Amino acid sequence: MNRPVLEGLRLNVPAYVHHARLVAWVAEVAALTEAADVCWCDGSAAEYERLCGQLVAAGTMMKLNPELRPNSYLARSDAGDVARVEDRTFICSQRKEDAGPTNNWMAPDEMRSLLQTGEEALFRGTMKGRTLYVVPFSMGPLGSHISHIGVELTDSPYVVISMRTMTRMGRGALEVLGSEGAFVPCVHTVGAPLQPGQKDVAWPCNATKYIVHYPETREIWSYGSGYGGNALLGKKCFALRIASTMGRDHGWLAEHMLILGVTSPAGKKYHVAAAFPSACGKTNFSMLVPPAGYTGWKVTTIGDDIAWIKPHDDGRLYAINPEAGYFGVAPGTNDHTNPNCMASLKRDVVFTNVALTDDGDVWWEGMTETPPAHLVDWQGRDWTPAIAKETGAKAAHPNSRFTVAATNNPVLDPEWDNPAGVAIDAFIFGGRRSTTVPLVTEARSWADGVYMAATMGSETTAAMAGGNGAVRRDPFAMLPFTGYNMADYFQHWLDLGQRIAASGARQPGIYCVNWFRKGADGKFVWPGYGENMRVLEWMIGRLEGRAGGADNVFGTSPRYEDLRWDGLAFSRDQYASVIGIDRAAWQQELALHAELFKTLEYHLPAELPAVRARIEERLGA
Ligand code: SAT
Ligand code: MN
Repeated sequence: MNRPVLEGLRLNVPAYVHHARLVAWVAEVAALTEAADVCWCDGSAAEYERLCGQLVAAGTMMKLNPELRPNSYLARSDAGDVARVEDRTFICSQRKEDAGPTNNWMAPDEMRSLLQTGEEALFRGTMKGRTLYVVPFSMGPLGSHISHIGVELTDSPYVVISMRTMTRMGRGALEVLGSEGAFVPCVHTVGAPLQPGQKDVAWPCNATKYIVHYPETREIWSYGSGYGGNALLGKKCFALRIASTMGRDHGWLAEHMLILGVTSPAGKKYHVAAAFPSACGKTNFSMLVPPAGYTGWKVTTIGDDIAWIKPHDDGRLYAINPEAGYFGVAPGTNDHTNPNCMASLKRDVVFTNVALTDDGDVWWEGMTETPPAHLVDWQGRDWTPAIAKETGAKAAHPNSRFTVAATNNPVLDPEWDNPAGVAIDAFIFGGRRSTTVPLVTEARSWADGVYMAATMGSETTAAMAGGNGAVRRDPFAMLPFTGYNMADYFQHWLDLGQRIAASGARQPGIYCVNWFRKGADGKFVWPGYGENMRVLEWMIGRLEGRAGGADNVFGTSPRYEDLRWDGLAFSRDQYASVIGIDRAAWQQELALHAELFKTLEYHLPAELPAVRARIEERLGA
């Protein structure tokens, strides 16, 4: 194989690399970015240790007290680089219509000029003084027919260690790739070149940010951020935006869904995939602990954020979790809300933007009822409960995160790594809504279910820069993640339902949930967390044809007597306040659905306004 050497820069290609196109591309990007060195990542533990040491030396991370939190680190980001930047995220398809009205769009040539080819292109010389890391990774079990390979080129060692936890990263992925295999090229830079002798900062980044996708050529270019979904390009960029486009073209789905297994005392196991927007409890739901009274029930995690779902020859849908770790929201996580997550976080974790305790451990809002008397906050400043009371300062950033391997999860499903995936029995869609949307509703049909998912609304959270609790439509919890026209995406879902029906297989049930209704006192009425098991049990009862329910305007919801209540004091009145349909509120809601459909008019499937008309009719009756 031809091993190019750039003038003054060795590409350091290891002997085990046999993919000429990959090497040529690395050479091209190294030349463009003027990287000082190239390092091919093998994914080994030794490499992880070495890079963690380097990050500690650079001041990006600190090692936590090994007695309290073995093999764990705390990273602090720049205060301006703390969440996904949706307004800087672009889908650069040839035609604007193919990105659709919900995505930022720029013509590919124009964007390439800005990033790569123009005289002042942002990627020119962007890695000066830095090492370019070559990070090969598999989204999904190595070699699974559902999996796909990506290679991220990044100048951030924090991204490298995070990718090792979040994906199957390293030599194994290169072996799957062989000498000819297809991969999604992902280029990432923090956008902070170093001049000779210039001292680095702890968290290099750039005020200018671009998170760019070319769906037709399946490429990702990310500039200026080192945080989460902006920088770990296997996650939202590849596994959702690019993969949703691959799925559209090849008849499968890439979804913002957790996947869980639920086993009944009779030993019957079901698999459920559930879509919620970022920071609405997907991780908690995927690790749910059934409450007292649910002896013999077991919930196990396959994934907590993303599902790739492909139809098989038997007509059923099979899902894998393309990731290998969890990048979850820390605040609010505790021994009550998610004991399995707390157990997962005992060791081997990288925390980002949480608070540091005086004994070298971590803390975040909601971890314990009483905060420690003194902390160092996520920006490295002194924090006390008194300061917080006076200034409202949070010790941990509301979008602070943990990065941990799935294998740390005590309730990891034994099938989580099965290359064949698991057969999906039900889909759940849920937003964060303090009013209007009932606790749970079963869709009458696939089309009604697609309607529910398409019209989902949610109050925005800190996972998105600028998120402030306003309700926005978030179809399928995919608003920031669908890599093509949203109306075409609805059509793709409708087509898939038809395809399952035509095969003679049973379509998965579709349910719409809302754990977040508030009472007059502004507090959540439904206790949520483990108690969501009651709702899950009802769904399984429906799938088995046992559980009762009552029709409402947009589906079937359980009556009070259709849910199991042992071990929970929850009155009929309380239940009425989370399950009830307020006509006036629903009239308003339907008006918002109509507004959404208006913005998605181009290619909107006719079935959806038809479902809306039927709901309106029932509401009027
Ligand atoms: O920052 S991420 O996109 O990885 C997390 C999220 O928003 O769900
Ligand atoms: Mn997510």
